[in-house]
Amino acid sequence: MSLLINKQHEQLFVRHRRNPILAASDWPYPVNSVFNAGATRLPDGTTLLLCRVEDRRGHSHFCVARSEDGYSGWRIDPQPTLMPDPQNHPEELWGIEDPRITFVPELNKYVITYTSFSAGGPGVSLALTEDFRHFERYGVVMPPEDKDAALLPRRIGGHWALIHRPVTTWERMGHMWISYSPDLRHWGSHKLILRARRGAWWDAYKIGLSPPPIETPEGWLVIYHGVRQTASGCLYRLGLALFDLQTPERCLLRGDDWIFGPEEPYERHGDVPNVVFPCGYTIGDDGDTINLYYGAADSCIALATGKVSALLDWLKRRGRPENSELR
Ligand code: BMA
Repeated sequence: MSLLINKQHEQLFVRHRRNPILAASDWPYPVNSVFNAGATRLPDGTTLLLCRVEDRRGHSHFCVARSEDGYSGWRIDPQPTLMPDPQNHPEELWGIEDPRITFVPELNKYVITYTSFSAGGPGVSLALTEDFRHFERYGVVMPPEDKDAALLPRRIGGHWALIHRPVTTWERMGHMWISYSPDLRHWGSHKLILRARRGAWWDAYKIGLSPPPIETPEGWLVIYHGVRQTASGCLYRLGLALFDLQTPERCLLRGDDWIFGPEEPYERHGDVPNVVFPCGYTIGDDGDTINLYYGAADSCIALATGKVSALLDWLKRRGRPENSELR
């Protein structure tokens, strides 16, 4: 299939030669699949992935994998790191999915936002940790149907800010929203920040934040996924947008083209074909190299590397101010 790809588009992300870097066959206990991992770099430089692991019931939990170089020599927790807790959190009855990690200097803690799944539908839950061993759950922060949430690492005008993706029964569309909170528990001042387009667009009808926003001097750089519905299922691809640093609900630029999509066999084939779904990234010592960790075909974890400066440069050349009237 990759032989048919036109390589003349700018390649903003290059796939790692050892892809996929993690799969079910690497796991120390029985699992079905390993995908959609949150990512962070620990103070000692270790890359930590909080992997979504699906068991043979179809329910997901999280398991930590650590690596010195971010692509090999993974040390995987011998047991699940964070299991759903339906006794105390009924919203987790069918599992916990798609974690995003934000290190928050003010708290000196990592804030994890994830999808909690139960009969009520998928909602957004939040938990805090210092060490990825003990977790303090705050429960549901955005009720169903809502997903694809990440916290900004610092307060904006005194309030915490969460980007998330509710789905409306009105038109069955999924747009990106931002909400604010004084305490990470009570959320309000909700604002729509990026709309799914319509019709033939690659990001028509449903979009969502992929990894947490990347703070740059020019704004919050957002990698988001667009879901194209086709006769043979959904196609998950990635695009770029830039938001104002002080007023993150203000979209400054949005690209028209997708920048990364399923091409390789491990992205094209799996439990859910044609999916690339990043939930985390790390930034290299040069402050510019970005390692993007993505779930491929809901079956394994892959890595693609790029430069934040090149993503910004592309957006400045190819993006335009968001004008939802024209879509
Ligand atoms: C989305 C999420 C992801 C998943 C993707 C493709 O809705 O639930 O966890 O990777 O669908 O199945």
